[in-house]
Amino acid sequence: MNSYAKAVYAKLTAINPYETEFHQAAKEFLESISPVLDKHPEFEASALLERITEPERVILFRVSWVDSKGKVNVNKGYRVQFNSAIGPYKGGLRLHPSVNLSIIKFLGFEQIFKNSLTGLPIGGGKGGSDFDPKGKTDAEIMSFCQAFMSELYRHIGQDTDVPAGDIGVGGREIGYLFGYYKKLKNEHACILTGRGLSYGGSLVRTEATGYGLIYILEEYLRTLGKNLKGKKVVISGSGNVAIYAHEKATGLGAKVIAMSDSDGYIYDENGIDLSTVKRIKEVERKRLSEYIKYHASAQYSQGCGGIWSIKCDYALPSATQNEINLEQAKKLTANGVKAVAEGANMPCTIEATDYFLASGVAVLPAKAANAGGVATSALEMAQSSQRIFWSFEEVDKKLKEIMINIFRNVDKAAKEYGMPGNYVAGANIAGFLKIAEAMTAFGVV
Ligand code: NDP
Ligand code: 2IT
Repeated sequence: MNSYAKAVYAKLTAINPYETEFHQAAKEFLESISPVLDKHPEFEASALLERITEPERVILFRVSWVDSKGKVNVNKGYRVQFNSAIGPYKGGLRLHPSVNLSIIKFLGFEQIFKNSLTGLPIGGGKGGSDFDPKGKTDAEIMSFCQAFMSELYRHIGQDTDVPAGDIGVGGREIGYLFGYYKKLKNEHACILTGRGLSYGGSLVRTEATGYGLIYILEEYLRTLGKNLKGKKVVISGSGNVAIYAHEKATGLGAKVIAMSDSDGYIYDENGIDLSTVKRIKEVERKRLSEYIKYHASAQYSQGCGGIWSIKCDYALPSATQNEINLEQAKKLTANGVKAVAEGANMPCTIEATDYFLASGVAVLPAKAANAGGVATSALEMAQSSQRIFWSFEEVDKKLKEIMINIFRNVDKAAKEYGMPGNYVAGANIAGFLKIAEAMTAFGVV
């Protein structure tokens, strides 16, 4: 690591103790951009890295809501407005009991560079709560979302900060959040993306992250003269990203042989039937273990980590952070995996990523590979501004072009800085350069 980057990392870990996920995201980034820092000593003089690793604003708030038994509950609410150099803060809201400041900061930090890679004018942010949506009634979800928005509305705006979905936040939650914002502010503006089609949403936003993940994998394979036909794919998770990655991969001739949720995984050598998964997860909101009731040839195993012991050509971790550790990376590699495309944010530990790269397994990193979701959010913002909406085909075509461009820029940056094929470094470098240029233009702010 470059000596300036090293000093920044040492300080960052000292002044932000216990934020292990944020440390991990910062470490990977600082390692990657070290060759750029060697070339640009002026970044140290303007304390660019100290500024880029410190959020512009962190909002922490109490969320009090009443459940269906009349009990008062209190959760923590977060919005980290990390960097607005190239556009309004943009990034999802996560509702999961594991949410804490470290997780929201790592997500917000990575979002800066991901959003930069899309080529669209969006800054980086992330938010959420330690609220657990599992087992809650619709009325409880609504009560929580309204309480959450009763504070968040002061801090967001179509030119300030535009949240969206992430783990635990889909169309239902966005509807409750948007409806309450509109009531409080008397304003129908694009202050959230992932909205329903009847009130300002964009076609393809639901599918965008999963489709985009496959578009970038397809583009990578195309450069090798290969494609997905007949290939075996393992996708972790069974939420928004995983479901639409399955849909697109299957459409291109791949066979998705395993999927998971946080309790366990399903495996079927004949392929996982997506309509059953959609019904269980999107409509019934049940556990994936239900799947084997409908498909006799499928097996269910408890524990989600076991999915990485299945032999496959391509692994698409699309559930959560650090879901592939070194042991699992070794297993996948020994079983002949050819590429890992990250649907989730930071799904591989640093040791796992390093092992893949050292073993010649391509890694399409989250900042590039799952950028299709936020890119389509930016297309939703563009359509809202002009008050005209595009067809499914138009949005899908733009999404595909964006993913192809991301791959080309990441590939080019990796080559330019002497690390051909290292898309992790390429994504960090290409994403960073644009932010650095904008921040430098502003002077010290
Ligand atoms: P969903 O809530 O729709 O689905 C999440 C899936 O991951 C579920 O199957 C869930 O299982 C599983 N999961 C969640 N937490 C854990 C955990 N701690 N351990 C094991 N499994 C877990 O979320 P998304 O599909 O939207 O998000 C998945 C990933 O993709 C996240 O990393 C998110 O940050 C990232 N992402 C999402 C984008 C989007 O547009 N939605 C865009 C870019 C990235 P269970 O049901 O049991 O909780
Ligand atoms: O991690 C992500 O990029 C998202 N959850 C989507 C963010 C967005 O604003 O669409």
